[in-house]
Amino acid sequence: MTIAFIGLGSNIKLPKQQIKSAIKSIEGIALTQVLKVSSLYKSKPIGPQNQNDYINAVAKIDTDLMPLELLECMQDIENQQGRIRKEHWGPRTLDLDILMFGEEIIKDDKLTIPHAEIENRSFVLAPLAEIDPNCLIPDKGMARDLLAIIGQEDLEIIR
Ligand code: A4P
Ligand code: MG
Repeated sequence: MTIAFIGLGSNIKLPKQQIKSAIKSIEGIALTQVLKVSSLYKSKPIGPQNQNDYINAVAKIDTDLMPLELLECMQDIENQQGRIRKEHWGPRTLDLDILMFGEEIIKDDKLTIPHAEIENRSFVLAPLAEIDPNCLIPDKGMARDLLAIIGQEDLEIIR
């Protein structure tokens, strides 16, 4: 069993519903249990500004899948929820990123783990630190320390 963290994000078509329904789908993945889900966090878009605010959350899971198998499950759920890939960092019904996978450090064509932008994003670090206050991100540091560096004034907790 490996503890992993999934980052969820949505900014179109009822974002809160998208996040909730994605959590249900993650609960249905084989060999995988959802252990904890953070509050929902609202923030301005990073990247192109001509899009809606985002709702983000983080889920802590326990899984017997391999990282690439988990990625495939995440992409299936994104597709089920009508994800269309157009613009990089553009609007999306659902984005599911694998933030961490145990203590693994992976850098290949399909996966970068820990997630490449993890230390730059308050909407990832705040929910991570909320559900796992001692969360240590391999190669990067404690989530709460990284969050203290970038601050979280740009976030609104909505649940
Ligand atoms: N990939 C590599 N590493 C990973 C990983 N750890 N988890 C690859 C998941 N996928 C990973 O992803 C492209 C490819 O990344 C995948 O095929 C996989 O092999 P994508 O989701 O299709 O492409 P994308 O959306 O253009 O890129 P990405 O990296 O998911 O975008 P981001 O970085 O997630 O940015 N602003 C706010 N406030 N909140 C947000 O959630 N999100 C984005 C999207 C922009 N601005 C935002 C937010
Ligand atoms: Mg993604």
